[in-house]
Amino acid sequence: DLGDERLQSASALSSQGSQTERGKDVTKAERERRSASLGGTTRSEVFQQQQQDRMRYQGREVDIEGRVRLVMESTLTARDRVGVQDFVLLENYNSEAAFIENLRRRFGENLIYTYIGSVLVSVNPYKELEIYSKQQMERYRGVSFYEISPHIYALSDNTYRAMRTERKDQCILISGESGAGKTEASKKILLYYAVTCPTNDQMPALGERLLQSNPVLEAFGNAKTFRNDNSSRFGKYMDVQFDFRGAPVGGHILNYLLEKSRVIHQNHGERNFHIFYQLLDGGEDDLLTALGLERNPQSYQYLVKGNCPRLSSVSDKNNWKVVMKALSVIGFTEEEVQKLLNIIASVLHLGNTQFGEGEEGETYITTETKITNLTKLLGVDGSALGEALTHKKLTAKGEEMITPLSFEQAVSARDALAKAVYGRTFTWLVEKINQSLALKEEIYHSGKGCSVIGLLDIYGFEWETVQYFDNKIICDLIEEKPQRHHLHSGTYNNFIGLSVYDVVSVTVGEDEECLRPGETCDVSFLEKMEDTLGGHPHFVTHKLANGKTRRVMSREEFRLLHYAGEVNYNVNGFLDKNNDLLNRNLKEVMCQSDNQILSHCFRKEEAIDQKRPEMFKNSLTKLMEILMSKEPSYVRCIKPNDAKQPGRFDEVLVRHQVKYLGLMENLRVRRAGFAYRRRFEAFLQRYKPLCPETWPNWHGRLSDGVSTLVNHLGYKAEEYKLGRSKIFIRFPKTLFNTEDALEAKKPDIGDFDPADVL
Ligand code: AOV
Ligand code: MG
Repeated sequence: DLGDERLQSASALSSQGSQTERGKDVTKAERERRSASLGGTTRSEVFQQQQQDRMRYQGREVDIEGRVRLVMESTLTARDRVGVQDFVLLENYNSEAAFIENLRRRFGENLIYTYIGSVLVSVNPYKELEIYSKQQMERYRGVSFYEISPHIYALSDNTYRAMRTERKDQCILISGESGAGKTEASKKILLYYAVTCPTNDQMPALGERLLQSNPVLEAFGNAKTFRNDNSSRFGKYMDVQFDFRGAPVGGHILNYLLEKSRVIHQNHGERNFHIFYQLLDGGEDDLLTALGLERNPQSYQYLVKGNCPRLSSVSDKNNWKVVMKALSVIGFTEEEVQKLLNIIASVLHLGNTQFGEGEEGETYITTETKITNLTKLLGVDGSALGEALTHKKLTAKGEEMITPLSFEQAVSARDALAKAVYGRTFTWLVEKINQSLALKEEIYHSGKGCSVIGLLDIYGFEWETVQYFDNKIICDLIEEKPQRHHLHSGTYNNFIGLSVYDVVSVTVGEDEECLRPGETCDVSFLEKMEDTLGGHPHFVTHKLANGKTRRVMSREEFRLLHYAGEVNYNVNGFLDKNNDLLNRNLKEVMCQSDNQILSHCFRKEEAIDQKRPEMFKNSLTKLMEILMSKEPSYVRCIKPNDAKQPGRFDEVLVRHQVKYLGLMENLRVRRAGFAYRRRFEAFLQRYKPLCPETWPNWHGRLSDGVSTLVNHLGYKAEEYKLGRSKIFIRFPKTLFNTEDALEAKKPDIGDFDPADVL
C-alpha cells in the first residue's frame, strides 16, 4: 500500500540512491499503477489514506518506544507532542529555541534519540527504558534511518552496513559532557554487535569477551565523581574487527590518560576507583585476611578523603562478583587475579604508610608493622622499600649519592609510587584484555580481509572544575576531520587540547626525572607549544605573528579560546604539577618485585637509563591518524540535568551543551547540503495538484514532469538540481513553501508527514 511505498522510498533516499532490498520488491510498473490509481481517487480518499499512513508512521514510533496508546489518539496532535525525529524537519531551523523545544518535547515522551541528518543526538533519560531488548535489535537490522524511530541501534546498524557494503573502516565518535551518556552509548553499540552479528567458528566467545571487558575496565578506570556515579576516568578507543562475513573476530583497546591522581586524593563526595570498594565490600573474609585488609573503606587514607564510601545507585558487592566473573571469561588465570588483587591491596597499605620527622630533620616510617604487609604484597624487599621511600639516589659526575628526603618529599614519593603502581597495572590490564581479544593470525591472513569499527569514548568536559591547567579540558573529544574544522568551532578546542597534551607528554614524559623545579622548563614548554601551535586561531601567547610582542601578556602565559570563553593559563610551575616524579631508587625496588605484573610494569632498563619504555604511551596524535583513516559517525550526548534525575529537563544546561557540541552548526551544515532528495515519482505525486499541467496526471517523462512542476512553482536554479531519478532540494525553506502551498490548496490534508519529506 501507499504507506509501505512511502517508507520504501524514504529508505531508498536515505541509502543515497542505492535501492534497499525491500525497495526492490516494488516494481516500477507496480509503482506506476499505484500512482495512477491514486490519481483517480477522490480527495477525501486521499485524506483518509494519509491519515492511515500517519497513524502507521506514528504507530511505529510509538510501538518502538513501547507506548501503544498514542496510536489511539489523534495523530495530528501527536506530532506536536513528540516533535520531529530529525532536526532537519524543524521549520524554524535557525532557532536554537525551537531546537531545544523539540528536544524537550521528545524527552518528555521518553524519546531520547533524535537525528540531525545522520548524526544521532541522545539525551540521558536517567532511567531504564525498555528500548534495548533483543526484539528491538531485530527491528533495526537492515533497516534504514528514516523507516523507523531514531535509535542508537539504527546508527550501529547503519555503520555496520556501511562497513560491509563499502568495505571501508568506520568509527563512531561519541561526545558530550560528563554524565551525558557516552559510555552507556558505547556499551549499547557493542551489545548490538555482539548480539546481532554472526559468529566466527574460530572465535566463538569473542562477542562475550568484548562485552566483559567493560565491567573490568570500569572497575579499575571508573569512579564516582560529583557529576557521574560511574564516571570514566580514562579515555578509551576500541577497535572491533570483523571478518569478511561480518562476524566479530578481534578487538583492541587503546587507553588514554588515566586520572592517576584519584588514587591518592578525591574531592569531597567523590570516590577512588570502584575496584577498591568492590574488593572491601565483596571480597571473601579469607581473601581480605590474606590481604591484611579490613572492610571499612574509611580506614584507608586513600579512600577516606571523599567521605563517600557507598553509592546509593550501585552495589559494590554485586559488582565485585560481576568483575571477578568477567576476569575469568576474558581469560585471566587465578594466579593473575591474585597478583592483581595483591597490587590493589598494596596501594591501600601504601596510603596508610605514615612518616615522622626526626630531630635532625630526617624522615622515617612510623608505621613499620604495616609496611611488612605492604612489602609482602608488592613482593619486594622490605628494607629496600623503606629506604627508597625516605631517600633518593642521585648520580652526580658519575658518582652515586644517597640523600635523605624531607617529610614532604617522602609523602610525595609514596604517593608517586601509588600512582605509578596503579597506573601501570591499569595499562597491564588493558594489555591482557587485548591479548584475549587479539585477532588470530590465521583469520587475518585468510586473504579475505577484515574491516574495523572503532568506538571512541573519551571522558567529558567539566568546565567548572577547571582552575589550573586541567587535563580534562584537553581530553574531551576528538571530532570531525581536521579539514572540516572550520565548520565547527567547538572542535578547535579539542584539537588544541590534544596538541597541548602532546607537548605536555613530550616535555614532561610521564614520570621522568628530567625536570626539576626552578629550571626554565616551564618557559621552554611554552616555546614548544608555540612551535606546535603558533598561528592557531584559538591559541594566543605574547608573541604576535609579525614577530613583535603582545604587551598585555606575560612570557609565562598562554591563552586558549574555548567555547565557554577565553582562558589564560600560566605555565609557571605547570610542569611540576603535571609531573609524577618517581625516584630512581623506587623504580629499582619495583623492578625486582616477584609479583610478575609489577616486574612487567617496572622494567630494569627503565631504572638504569631513566627512559620510560614506549609501550606505555598511546599518543593522541596516533589516535588522530587512526580516526582519520576511517569513515566517522557521530553520537552527541546531552545531559538533561545536574541532579542525575529522570524527567528533569534543565533548559539552561541543555542550551549550553547544544552550543558547545555545535549542534546548531551541525544542523546548518546538514541543511546547506542537498539534504532533501525525493524520487521524481514521489515528488510529482505529492505536489502535482499545485500545477495545472501535472494535475491530475502527468503522462510524459518523470523528469520533465518534475521540471514543469518546479518551474511553475518558481524554483530558482540554485535551489534545486535534478538527478537521474531524484530531485535534490538545497534549502528546506523551498520545500516548506511548497508544502504551505499544498496545504493552502488542500486544507483537508492537514500537516505533512516527515516520511513524505525525507
Ligand atoms: P558519560 O560516559 O558521558 O560520562 P555515562 O554513560 O557514564 O556518562 O552515563 C551516566 C549515567 O547516566 C549512567 O550511569 C546511567 O545511570 C545514566 N544513563 C546514561 N545513558 C543512559 C541510557 N541510555 N539509559 C538509561 N540510563 C542512562 V564521563 O565518563 O563522566 O564523561 O567521564
Ligand atoms: Mg564515560
